[in-house]
Amino acid sequence: MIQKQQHSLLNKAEEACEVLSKHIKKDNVVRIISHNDADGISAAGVVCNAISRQGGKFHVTIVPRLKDNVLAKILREKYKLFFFCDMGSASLSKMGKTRSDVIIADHHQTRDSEEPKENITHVNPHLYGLDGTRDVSASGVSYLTVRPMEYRDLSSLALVGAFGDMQCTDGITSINKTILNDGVDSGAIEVREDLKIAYKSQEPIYKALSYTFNPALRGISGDEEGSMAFFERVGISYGIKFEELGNEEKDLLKEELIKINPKIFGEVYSIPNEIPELRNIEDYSKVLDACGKNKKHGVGLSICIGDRESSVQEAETLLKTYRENLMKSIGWIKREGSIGMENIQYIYTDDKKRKKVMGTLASIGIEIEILDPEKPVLGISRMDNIVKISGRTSMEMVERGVNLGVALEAASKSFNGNGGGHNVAAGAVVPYKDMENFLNIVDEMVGEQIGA
Ligand SMILES: [Mn+2]
Repeated sequence: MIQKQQHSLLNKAEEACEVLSKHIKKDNVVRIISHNDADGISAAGVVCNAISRQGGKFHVTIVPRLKDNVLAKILREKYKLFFFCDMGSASLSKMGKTRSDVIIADHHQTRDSEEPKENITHVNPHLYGLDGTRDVSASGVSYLTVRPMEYRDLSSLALVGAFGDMQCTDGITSINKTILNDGVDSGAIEVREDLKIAYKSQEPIYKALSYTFNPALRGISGDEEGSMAFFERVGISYGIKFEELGNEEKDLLKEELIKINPKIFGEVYSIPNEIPELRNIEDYSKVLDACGKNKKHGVGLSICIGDRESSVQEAETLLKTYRENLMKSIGWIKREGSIGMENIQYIYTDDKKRKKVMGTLASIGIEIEILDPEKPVLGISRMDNIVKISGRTSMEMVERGVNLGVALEAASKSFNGNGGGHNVAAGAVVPYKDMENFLNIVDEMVGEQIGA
């Protein structure tokens, strides 16, 4: 069954590739619009790389959301081909205004069931019964649309996006697996069993371990002192980098960490030809994520299309600042906790720095269990007279019926807001004055979803 679904998606992607090739041959500049997170930036990166290798030209804009007025403005531009990555599926009917060709490489839930107009090629796993939260991300869908060009090495960048969207936490399956196989077969990706410690080659081991959230290590993740105490307890040196540990210490560390969370040892994916900062695919996704969160999309995109000098340095600085900010904010959650409602909980801030990590804080909070994993979390940031909401929940809650994408979309509509996303992670923007009513509606809807 999966085979057949994959086949249908690949066919659609091939159709999109034909459209893209046609425009490259005509020397038309491809107008790319993508999302500002790691997945969106790598999606744009995959497409840009393919286009330039084909001798084509592109013009990219990275946006936080595809607002109606932004879309309308873009579609008025005089391009012959618009290529939307990581967005567009929810705006299908509004795309009808342009006579230019449109490719949509998205993995978000689709709204319209009707066939789009002929000039629109819509590539989305949901159309074929595949799951856009686990099976493939936008960078993956974008990779599929250029796959017939046979640049198999771009599969690594496609997986960077999947990691960015947290699709590879419990192993790589379905379409992502197909992409991984392309990478392994072509030598672009290496898979080995190892400790899944973040920034292992860059930071002293105790810091690296405290920055490791995937998997979460209780008492260590988000807690530098807790991490230090762990190393002292097991008697392993910790001021040095992982690589500098002796083999015996490495073995002991593995043994002790597995006791805390067995998921810490498992398949690690790397790009053998990359520089150390980007070699681990998950670390690479964090570099792009830091660029996105700091509105330095150009830096992220430059890295994707090959800059290994100044852009990487700039991104590393951003990442470091981001990590420090995140650690401080975790301390804040530990002190303050969340505000509980019947079926959901929320955290609220108007602090400038904290606003940057609210979404991550919501997911990490559940994972390291400083927030109740049984209640979906809304991270709320106030921006003048609106609030930005990032909703996160666990896969267990999704299995029990929670769909945050549906809840946030419906609830935000009641207040002329905007919202949507995936079942496990979604976002919304509503007027500040309506925040309380909005929260009540989401609380109620989640209650209905789980049959409470
Ligand atoms: Mn995405």
